[in-house]
Formats: sequence, C-alpha cells, structure tokens
Amino acid sequence: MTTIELTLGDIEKLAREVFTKNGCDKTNTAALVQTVVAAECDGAMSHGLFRVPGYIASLRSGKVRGDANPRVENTTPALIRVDGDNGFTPLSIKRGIPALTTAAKTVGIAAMTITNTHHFAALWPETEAIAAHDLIGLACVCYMPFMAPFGGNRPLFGTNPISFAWPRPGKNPMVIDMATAAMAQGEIQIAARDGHKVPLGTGLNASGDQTTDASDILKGMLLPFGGYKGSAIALMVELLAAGATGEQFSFEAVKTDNGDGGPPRGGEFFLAISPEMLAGSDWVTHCEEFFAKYESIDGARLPGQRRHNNRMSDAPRKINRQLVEQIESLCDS
Ligand code: NDP
Ligand code: PYC
Repeated sequence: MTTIELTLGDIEKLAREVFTKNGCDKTNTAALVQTVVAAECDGAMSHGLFRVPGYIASLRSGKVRGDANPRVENTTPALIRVDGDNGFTPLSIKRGIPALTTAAKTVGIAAMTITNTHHFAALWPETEAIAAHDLIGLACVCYMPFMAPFGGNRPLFGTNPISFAWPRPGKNPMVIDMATAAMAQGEIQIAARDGHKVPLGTGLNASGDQTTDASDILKGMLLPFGGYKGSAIALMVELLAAGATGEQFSFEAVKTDNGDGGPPRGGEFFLAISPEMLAGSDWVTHCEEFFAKYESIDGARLPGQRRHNNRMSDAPRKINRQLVEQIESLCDS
C-alpha cells in the first residue's frame, strides 16, 4: 500500500471540494467536512476520507439529500426528536445536541432520536459534544445486516456501534466508541484492501465457516465481539437505534436501500444524563479518584486516549494514495 501525506488543512480542502462539487449545500458540507477531518485527526482511518466515496455515491444516486434541512422538536421536556430530512446525520447531530443538552441540564436526563437520516461515521464526536456540557453521553446506530447473532450463521445486525462519554471537567472526557462486531466493517474492508489477515473468530465466510481471510468475511459476515455477551449488546443497540427511534432495523434498511455503497436510511438514539443532578456536587472528585486508580495500573489506559493523543498532533496524516486519487477524480467528474 502506498500512502501520501496530507495536512489537516489539505484534508479539509479536499473534503470541502468533493462535497460541494457533488451537490451539498454550504451547511451540509460544513457538517460533513468537520466529521471527516475529526476522524482523520484522531486516527480513525476507517471513518474519515475512507467514507467519502460512499457519501458521494449516495449524493449522486439521489438517495441522500445534499441540501437537507433537519428539524428539531421537543416532544416533552425530556424528549427531543430530530427529523433529518433524508440527509447525512452530521447536520442533524449539530442541530439536535443543543436541545438535548439543554433538556438534560434542566430535567437531569434526556433522550433524543434522529430519524430519516444516513449515518456513515464514527460516533465519538456526538458523545464528546454531550460530555462538553458536563453530561454523560450515550449514542448508538445500526446499519445493514453484516453480523450474525451469537450461535447463528446468518447476518441480522449491523456492526452496531455504541459510544459512551464520561465528562471530566477541565480534561478530555473518557470516551468509549466501538463496533459491537469483533471488527468494524470499515476495518475489515481496509484489511481486505491491504491484504491483511484478521484473527480467527472475527467472521465467517459465505458458507458459514470461520476464516482469517478479510475478503472472504466481506462475502460472508462478521461475528459479535465477546461471544454471546457482545451479541447481547449488539441486540440492545439494534433495539435502541431502530426500536426506540421508530426507524428501520438493519434487516429493514437493506430492503429499502438502493445498494449504491453509501449508508442506508436509519436512526440514531441518544441519552444525556447530568451526573451533578444524580450524584451530587462531589461527583467530579469522586470519579477522578477512580480514574487515578485506573491509570495507576501498569499497562492499562483509558479508552479514547489514543484518539486524544493523536488530536494533539498537527503533523501530516498518511492517507492511502489510491483513495486520495479516487476522491480527486470525484471532484472532477
Ligand atoms: P476500536 O476497536 O479501535 O476501539 C474500540 C474502543 O476501545 C475505543 O474506545 C478505543 O479507544 C478503545 N481501546 C482500543 N484499544 C484499547 C486499549 N488497549 N485499552 C483501552 N481501550 C482501548 O474501534 P472499532 O474498530 O470497534 O470502531 C471503530 C469506529 O467505527 C468507531 O469510531 C465506531 O463508531 C465506528 N463505527 C461506525 C459504524 C456506523 O454504523 N456508523 C459501525 C461500526 C463502527 P481509542 O480509540 O482511544 O483506541
Ligand atoms: O465500519 O462497520 C463499520 C461501519 C458501518 C457503517 C459505517 N461504518
């Protein structure tokens, strides 16, 4: 694999150009560019520029609106609904988070659903945005079937990521952001592209047999992380992202999707909780003592720390050369 070095400014410029030239208005472009740059900045290779060809395919096929105008509605003091107007999710998130955090600060806990939207990104930007208001944040989405439930050999779940952010005033939040599949689909696609094997237990081939060949898994299915326990969490994510939002389950999304390679229509579920209102004013000191204990254990590091460390660097990022050329060609054609 050959790579090319791009500064964060180059990445931003390339992303802005490709979205603008493919029918995105200024507001949607700004939200998408922010998402792509944040992923590259934090070293989430499978969810930054890597996703751009899929975004563009869905703009070109007309599946997703580049001029979507999401609407935010408070349905009760603690419930917020965002209708994404058939756009990509970043703009809905941007518009919905202020209403969600205001509600959680007022009532102590608030939930938000985003529907009629297309999610193709990492989830930590949304939970970090909640934690920035000193609130606990949780978010999850589903996708199209690519993961078999534990014990099965037919895909039913998406790779069903969940993100959880714990606020640490004055510091970066503690952020967990993970697929509930043994590997994110994007990571498998990159392993297949780069000819890397993956650990046994990651997925099955089309015949339902275990394999370490990433290309064969792409023709078959992924398995949940952690056996039946991970499968249970994937099930919970599917129910929250589709059952609780009223949007499509992964098995429904694949039926309505046009197969253009971009994300299907789906929902996103959010929770925001005030630790101050639940636990009292001592919560920061109490939890920081816990984090200090955690970090005192040799070999242990907090989830999110790798991304936060990457974020400190303004060095150029190494990007797959073919991917950059592909995106450049999408600016022209
Ligand atoms: P990883 O397996 O890379 O990481 C999962 C979590 O574990 C992260 O919070 C990570 O923190 C943490 N972690 C990793 N290694 C360690 C360690 N040694 N000690 C402590 N914590 C650790 O993520 P995935 O590959 O599962 O997911 C990648 C991205 O894909 C996510 O951002 C997810 O949102 C996205 N995704 C999106 C989907 C969608 O439908 N939109 C579907 C599936 C995934 P850190 O990042 O700091 O390493
Ligand atoms: O990496 O599993 C994944 C994924 C699915 C949708 C967006 N990312």
